[in-house]
Amino acid sequence: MTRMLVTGGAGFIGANFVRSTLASRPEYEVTVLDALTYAGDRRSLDSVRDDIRFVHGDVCDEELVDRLVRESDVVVHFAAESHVDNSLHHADPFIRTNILGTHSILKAVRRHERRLHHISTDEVYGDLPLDSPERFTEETPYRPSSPYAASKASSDLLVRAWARSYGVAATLSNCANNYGPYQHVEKFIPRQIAAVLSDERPKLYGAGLNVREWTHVDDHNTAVHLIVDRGRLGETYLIGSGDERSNREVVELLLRSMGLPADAYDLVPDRPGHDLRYACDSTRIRQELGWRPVFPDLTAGLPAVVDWYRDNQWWWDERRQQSEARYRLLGR
Ligand code: NAD
Ligand code: TDX
Repeated sequence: MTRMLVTGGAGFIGANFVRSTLASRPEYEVTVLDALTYAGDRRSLDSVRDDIRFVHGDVCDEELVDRLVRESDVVVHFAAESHVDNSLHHADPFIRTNILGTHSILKAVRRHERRLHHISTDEVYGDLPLDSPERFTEETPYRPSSPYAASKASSDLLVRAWARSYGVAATLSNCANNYGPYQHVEKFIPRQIAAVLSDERPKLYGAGLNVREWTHVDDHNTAVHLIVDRGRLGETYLIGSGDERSNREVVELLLRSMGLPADAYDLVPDRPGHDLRYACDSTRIRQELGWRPVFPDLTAGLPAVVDWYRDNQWWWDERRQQSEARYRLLGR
């Protein structure tokens, strides 16, 4: 029996991770620690409600974290404030949860000598020119643009320092943009799907030319399992499908697949400091751990995700009203 603590397990990637862990690893005993912020949703764990222990609490609560870490063998740390636009508007919760929350986890795993896997993002590396073959590698210097990216960069550096100086048994992964079911409708792909399903038009920032590398959430989580099982301690692994697309291409693909003209979208004011392009060189995880995405191409993964949002309006309707109210304040 392996006792696994999953922080942020009621969020998008964490909930998908918990469900896939329980489906593939009956020998795992899973505890979820989640503060249920606006981004967390217990209903994302409905199908495994009776198979997990759910603790409603904060990663910054050091006493609670200490106890839960002591009762676990391995910690997978997803909990974070995760939306760039929110961080540009109000950075405080990002500093608190992403930096101090990670510090709280690090203190506990150090004290109890537990294995930690820290989940991070390719945004810590800044951005790349639009038309270049360049990709981020595990050695690329950190150059975060947004408060979100800077807070995740800080958390990564803390984990690296704790691994090196205190011998904490930690690994890190920095993944490209995820898409999949149960993603909050504030994020790009679900926002546009939900707009179309609500008879509204998708909204592209700026000219829609910014490029992201779209990776299915299940492929991300398979990679996390490989790293937890066989990753080299102290190491960082980049994860990305290799499928780079401009935001405009993604919206056009979505509109066509939903039976609408490809140009039925609006351009809205750009995000300040908007990173141009992210692209990960994921050679290390492919060669060392044999990771291969099941969805190497967005066109393979997107139709089922569109269907999921079509069939689960009950899950996103109310949250959409809240997030669109926030976007109206930002003029986007
Ligand atoms: P999300 O916003 O959907 O979920 C975050 C979860 O963390 C929520 O359930 C929330 O309630 C919880 N949480 C927030 N503050 C907390 C606190 N103080 N204590 C306990 N729980 C708290 O985010 P996501 O998209 O699932 O991202 C998960 C992780 O993956 C994050 O660390 C993010 O940086 C990273 N990541 C995300 C992507 C992406 O494309 N979404 C890509 C790469 C890396
Ligand atoms: O309505 C929109 N229109 C639009 O053009 C929204 C919400 C976004 N965009 C653009 C901004 C980005 O270029 O789409 C792209 C993707 O936007 P987000 O979904 O906000 O993602 P991004 O800023 O790239 O960050 C994401 O990937 C890395 C996640 O939110 C982070 O948590 C993760 O670390």
